[in-house]
Amino acid sequence: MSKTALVFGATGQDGSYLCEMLLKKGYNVLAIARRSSVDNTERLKYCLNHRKFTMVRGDICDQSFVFSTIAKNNPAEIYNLAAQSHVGDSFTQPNYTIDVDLMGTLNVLNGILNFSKSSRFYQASTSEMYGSCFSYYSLIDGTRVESKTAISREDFIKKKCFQDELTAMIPNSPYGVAKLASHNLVKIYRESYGLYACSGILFNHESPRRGELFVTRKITSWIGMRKNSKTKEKLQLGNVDSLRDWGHAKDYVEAMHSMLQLNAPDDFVIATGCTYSVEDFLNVAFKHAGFGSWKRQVVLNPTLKRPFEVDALRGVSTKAAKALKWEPSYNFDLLVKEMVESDIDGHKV
Ligand code: NDP
Ligand code: GDR
Repeated sequence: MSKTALVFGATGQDGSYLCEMLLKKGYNVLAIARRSSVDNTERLKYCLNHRKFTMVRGDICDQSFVFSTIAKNNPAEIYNLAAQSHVGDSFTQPNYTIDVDLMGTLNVLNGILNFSKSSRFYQASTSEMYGSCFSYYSLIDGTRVESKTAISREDFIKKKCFQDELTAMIPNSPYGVAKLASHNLVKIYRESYGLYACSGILFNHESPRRGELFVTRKITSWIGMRKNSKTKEKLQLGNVDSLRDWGHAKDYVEAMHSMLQLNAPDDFVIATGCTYSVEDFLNVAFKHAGFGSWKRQVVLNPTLKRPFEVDALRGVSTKAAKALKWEPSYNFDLLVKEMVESDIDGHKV
């Protein structure tokens, strides 16, 4: 008999790719989508008519809904991708972010504990949990050095600083705080109650399905509009100096599934190991679009800067490469190219 997978956050970028992948693997997929006054199932268009796909309307903050859904379906696997996932918005909506990103997770963990202890659980943790913390290997004696303090961008690049499963985590945003608390709860429920519960510490991952308020898609959707003469406005951005480790969402959902197929649950960093600035993204995206320098088309607007920033991220996935045999299939250039082409083409994916 086919396994059932329950997916919270199915209408999001990752949720849609995950549901497609699980259907291809033969799962019955039960997708949770929030009630909405307008259609929010656009990204699920390849799943909606599949005979093994069922969509249920519900909110992760509604404990009675979460409990009854888990109890009724006794899913083999449960993926928690539901979140207020915009870091910048978590500064203006901290209570709401904590409700969804922390209390929502707690609802699912308690649902599993009370009604479906054999369900395997995946939690969407994030590189935002590190804040300004990083690690590097000393050039003098090769020992591992941990740092919780700021470092210049140049030093981060030069010293090949990185984050992995052992790096300290001190978040710089309400979003990061909620995610770190959830991350710790997953570990506590695993150790205390023997649940098969894993966290994937995923670094930024993008795709043509990325929400338009995240910086990569904000850039490529503007390029698409400009190319198709749908806007004369300049593109407004905040901090273009920050460094991110950007992968493709399709690769990252494979890792989520693999984490639930091991003999024992564990947490894994999923990242490409390469770091680029927002400015690098602009350069490559403008090149693929055949535009000139971005500097004439972009307005740097200080009001779009965050009160507290995560300056630099570079993830090391050695543990995942070994245990999950996971490695990314997209590099930075290919990712940017796919996003630019999709938006120029009218976003048909
Ligand atoms: P999205 O913002 O695209 O998707 C979030 C999903 O959560 C949407 O389906 C959204 O529904 C749903 N959701 C929000 N609030 C609730 C709620 N109260 N009840 C039920 N569902 C809710 O995020 P991504 O797909 O990019 O990310 C997936 C997860 O991974 C998130 O938890 C995110 O924080 C985390 N993450 C993402 C990374 C990335 O780079 N993409 C990196 C690391 C972690 P709706 O469509 O109605 O808004
Ligand atoms: P991030 O992604 O905060 O890393 O969180 P985002 O794309 O929002 O920002 C990346 C960097 O770009 C800078 N930036 C801007 N960002 C946005 N959104 N809009 C702008 O106009 C803009 N201008 C510059 C930001 O300051 C930042 O430095 C993403 C989300 O998917 C999280 O849910 C996830 O946990 C992390 O990635 C890993």
